Amino acid sequence: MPKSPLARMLIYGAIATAILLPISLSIDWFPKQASKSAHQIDTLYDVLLIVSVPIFVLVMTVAIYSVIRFRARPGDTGDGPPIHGNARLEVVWVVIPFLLVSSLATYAWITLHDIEKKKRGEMIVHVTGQQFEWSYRYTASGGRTVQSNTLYLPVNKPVKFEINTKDVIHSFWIPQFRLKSDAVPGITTNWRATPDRLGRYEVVCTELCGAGHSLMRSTVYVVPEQTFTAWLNKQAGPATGPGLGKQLFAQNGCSGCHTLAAAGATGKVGPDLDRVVQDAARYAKGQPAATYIRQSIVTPNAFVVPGFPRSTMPQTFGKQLTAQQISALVQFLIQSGGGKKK
Ligand SMILES: [Cu+2]
Repeated sequence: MPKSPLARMLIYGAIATAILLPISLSIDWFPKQASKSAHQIDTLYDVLLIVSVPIFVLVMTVAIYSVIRFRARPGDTGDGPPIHGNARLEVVWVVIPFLLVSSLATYAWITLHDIEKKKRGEMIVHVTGQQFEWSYRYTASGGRTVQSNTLYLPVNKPVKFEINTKDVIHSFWIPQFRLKSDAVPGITTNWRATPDRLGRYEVVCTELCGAGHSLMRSTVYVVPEQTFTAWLNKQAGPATGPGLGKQLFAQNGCSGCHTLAAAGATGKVGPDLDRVVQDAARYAKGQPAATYIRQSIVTPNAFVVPGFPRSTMPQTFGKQLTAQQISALVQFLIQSGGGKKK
């Protein structure tokens, strides 16, 4: 052991660092890593720890040694001779910290830049915060919009969250992804991540936003891509054709007035649609059934089946529904409105 107490303290400090640093690096301080950026961020954290702990030990050793060694003793007067003019020492203690801090800052900047840059084929999820829940909006194939209170994400697919709020400031955080951003009224913020681990994680609001703040938590499911696509398409409903027609039939209240077995409808105000194809053959001589049905939806008063009142069918469907939706409805009615004989 060297005689100098400073040298001894440095040796003890080095030994303590050599033992404790690996231990602290091997402990899992953080939640599971579930995105690519989580790995990058944790590595950055480890590098900062490895660089700063020895420096911390060195500085604290010299400080503690100086406090003890140069403490005031009985009979001491004044501060001792001043130290001035050691240019070499001053250059060393400015240049070394400057190089250390700027290289760590550069590394951190590169990591952040890499996490934030636009990824190829990224999917956009709109996130909306409101007191006290999160909701998510996706665009499915064909431009259909899907709204959900649970976040589903396909594994290994880059995603960009575009974040808004309906009321106060919230903060959208997924601890396992290591990323968050405030949701600020009037602007759209964002962050990007690529989930890389299947599982169920927590979405947390991490900005005090009112009385229910602590309950503003929901779940994110990271699932295989096929599962995600199936979920999204199910939420979106059928894109075209009779499937969409059936959905529109239910959504537009058609069942209130018409009977149609395929839609479980038993209304008696308007004509029985289980025989709409026969009606078309009877009343619209020579025209295809589709033309008759389309006209009955878009301009119902152009022809009213005898025995039913005029102007009872809303005259506005031609404006409310898109051409694609009307075609889907017509297809559905042709497919299901001719099968049952009465
Ligand atoms: Cu909140």
